[in-house]
Amino acid sequence: MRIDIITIFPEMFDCVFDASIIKRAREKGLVEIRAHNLRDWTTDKHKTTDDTPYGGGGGMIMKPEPIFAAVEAIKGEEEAPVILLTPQGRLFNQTVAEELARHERLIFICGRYEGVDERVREHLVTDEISIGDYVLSGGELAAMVITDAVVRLLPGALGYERAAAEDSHATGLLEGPHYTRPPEFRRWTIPEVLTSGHHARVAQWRRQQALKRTLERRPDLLASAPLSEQDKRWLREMGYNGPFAEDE
Ligand code: 6GU
Repeated sequence: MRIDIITIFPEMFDCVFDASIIKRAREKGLVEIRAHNLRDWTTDKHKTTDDTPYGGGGGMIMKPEPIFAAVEAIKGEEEAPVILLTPQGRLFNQTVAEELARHERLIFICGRYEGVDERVREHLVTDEISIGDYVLSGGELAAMVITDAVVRLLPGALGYERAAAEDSHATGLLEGPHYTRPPEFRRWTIPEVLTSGHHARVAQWRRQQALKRTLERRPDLLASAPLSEQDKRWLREMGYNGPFAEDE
């Protein structure tokens, strides 16, 4: 996969993409990530990327010409979604991450200032994404969040291949508790089932814990999570009576 990011702050990406899972995925050749400086596609002496809004009012608007030039140069003749990062976009979640991970290329435009010229939205961008209902100073942090969530889904990116499938949200549920050594810490012990060596009982306990945690913290997720009839029986025993998703 190749990810191109268009930004006026390319240096913001250096340490994030040079650590942990993303670094390893890049080293393994699973993903090539490039942060491009939008100013490289300006044509004036001052490398201007923004201007005042027509009609007056405060704030600055990102100019269309450098953004069009950057996307056209970076994209070439290839097919690639051009994604504008903006608080007005569709909400990012694990399903969107999985959708993006299926593309061979992604191009992100990091919005700054009060916004971008509407012609960028209308004639260049194919998708707009927000990472949550709060306002960031620009799309850069959102590009990092989305890149991280997508790259860890690429086959081979995680050491333990089943990990991504078992993550919180990947199952539509939150994960239950995890424990490691020591078995007793300050007189706090671990659930006995985990040392029983009984794999089916461990799997059942984990599933029940995931359901319990989701019910306690994010009951809204239960309405769309894929659940078995057994899951629904356990949830009813815990006091949850629906709604449940239609399928499964
Ligand atoms: Cl993608 N951009 C900005 N500026 N703020 C945000 C956002 C994006 N997502 C949530 N807030």
